Amino acid sequence: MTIKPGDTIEWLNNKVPPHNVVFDPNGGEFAKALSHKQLMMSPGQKETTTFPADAPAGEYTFYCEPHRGAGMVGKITVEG
Ligand SMILES: [Cu+2]
Repeated sequence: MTIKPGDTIEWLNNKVPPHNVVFDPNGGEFAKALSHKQLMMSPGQKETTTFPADAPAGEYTFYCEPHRGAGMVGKITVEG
């Protein structure tokens, strides 16, 4: 998925919860601020992540902790 700085992503808890959203911890405090580490337990539950207006362009990888090994991973590309 490609976004621009300042955009907001909505995470929808789909089937077979729980899920969460963790951005690659190598991104430090910035990645931590984008993440929703608390598990979403209910189907239909939503969370949002807003990339700050000054977010550096680049690729941001994320995963769901319970299902990382099952391939529940993704990548957000922030345009410059
Ligand atoms: Cu998951």
